[in-house]
Amino acid sequence: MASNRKSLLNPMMKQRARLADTPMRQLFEEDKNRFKTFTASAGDILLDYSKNRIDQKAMDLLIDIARKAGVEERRKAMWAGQHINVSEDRAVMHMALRYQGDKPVKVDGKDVMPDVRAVLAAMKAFSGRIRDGSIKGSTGEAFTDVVNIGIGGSDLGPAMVTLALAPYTRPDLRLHYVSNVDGAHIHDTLKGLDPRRTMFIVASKTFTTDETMTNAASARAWIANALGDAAVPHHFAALSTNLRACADFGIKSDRIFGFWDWVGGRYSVWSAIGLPVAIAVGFDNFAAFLRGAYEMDQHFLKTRLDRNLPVIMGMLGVWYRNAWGFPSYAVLPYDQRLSRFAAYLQQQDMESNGKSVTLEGKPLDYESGPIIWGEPGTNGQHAFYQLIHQGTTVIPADFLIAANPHENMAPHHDKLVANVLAQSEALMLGKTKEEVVAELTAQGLDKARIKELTPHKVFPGNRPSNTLMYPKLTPEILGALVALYEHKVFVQGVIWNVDSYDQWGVELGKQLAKALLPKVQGTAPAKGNDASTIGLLRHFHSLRGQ
Ligand code: G6Q
Repeated sequence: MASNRKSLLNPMMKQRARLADTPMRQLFEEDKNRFKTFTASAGDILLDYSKNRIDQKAMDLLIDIARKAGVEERRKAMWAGQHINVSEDRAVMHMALRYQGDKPVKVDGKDVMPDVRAVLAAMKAFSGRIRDGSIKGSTGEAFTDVVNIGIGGSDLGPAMVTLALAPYTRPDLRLHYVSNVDGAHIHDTLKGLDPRRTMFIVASKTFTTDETMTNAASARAWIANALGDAAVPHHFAALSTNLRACADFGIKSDRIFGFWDWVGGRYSVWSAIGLPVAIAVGFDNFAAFLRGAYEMDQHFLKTRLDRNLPVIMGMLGVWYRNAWGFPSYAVLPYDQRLSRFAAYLQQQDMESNGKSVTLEGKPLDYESGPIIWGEPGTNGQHAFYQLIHQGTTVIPADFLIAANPHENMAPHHDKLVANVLAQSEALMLGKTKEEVVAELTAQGLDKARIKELTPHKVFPGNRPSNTLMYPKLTPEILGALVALYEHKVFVQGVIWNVDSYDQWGVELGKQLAKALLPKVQGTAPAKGNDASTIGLLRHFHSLRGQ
């Protein structure tokens, strides 16, 4: 018997069948108002979703599904501090971290805003003093380089944002991000740095993550070797919920910035985890980033579902995943500074909705989260776009573009804009056989050659995309964009009835790595594993011996 959710999603199949023979090209020809009908805004961000396989009837159904699945009730429950992260029994309150209102925001009966504001004030003071050079290293020199050591949610967010907001950074205060346990990462990062002018921020919610603790220990040794043990407290700060472990590491209490268990790792860039961003771009810009997210929260919380950007984007994703069976989704920012945006969204989306049981622990009888991937345009055009245009699978995509660049460098930005518009147009229109033949004939090719070439040059078209357009990639706009995707993921999690806020799927590998380490180090015999793992261990030891 189909689950309730499956029954709720099923009517999409009828709409799909109805629309399957009507390419978007035709929908645009038939409806001159299509752009007007299928665009919506949140503040300064415009979403054009007209280049999707939808008409009003299909959209009405998608919104109806969102309503029936309880998106509104669940949205309310999240903001009311209910423990919607059921498997970890936690509230999901990252919206409190950027809340700009004056009402109390309660989690388990306690107003969390005084603590949130206290940490923000401490971040403001600390980042300001690093930036003005009044906090110095052990030898009395100001810091020129700050290295954030963290992984996953304690790395991807601040690393992505620092890169995105590069126009707001200072050349004399450089931020670096070390995450991988691969020694190459910290080695290559520290290679050009001067310990006297280097500050480390150890970012770890739990302060137990093996990669981060291993990198932190190497960083500590690097400082101690160069400047002596006593220098360590001058060169380290920590971002964590585990205040005791930070103190045990030797970090001074006024350099420990806390957050709370109701902030999920991949939703934590708004918390103390954002400290490296505040150092890089200044606290006022970090505050603007929070404000932008707050504006998107208000849009999400208050706008009716059919005008609500996260709901529209979320439901279009459900449409392609569950009605059309498209397995992946591309995010294609036409902005070089958003080159880590897709990587960031991979975690946000795939760790949140890459689940195969319901909130109640029952197996899903429908698909959940898609594979998220992407790279900035125009680079992608010269690489994987071939498959997006002519491959056998359809990959819905989001294009992102700012109207104004930060640089005054004509003609770069106009070319960038021409390219992003061209791509969504090409994907939607395609190129028919007749058009190809006409083009080749006009080029003077003979009939035989035209026949030979035509199949290669036909574009199927009817390939869906959204375009997000905004005035400029400012801290406010970036905050709003990140929050938009967070809420999109939330909406989809409600539809799929999964726990978007746990991540048990990352545990098994961690457990096995721990058990394997002595076998790798040769302090335990290579036995008790499967034949492949034992074979690889033995081969590894034979190579090591050489
Ligand atoms: C995110 C995950 C995960 C986490 C890292 C780092 O939602 O929980 O990516 O952020 O495993 O964890 P710590 O911050 O505890 O080191």
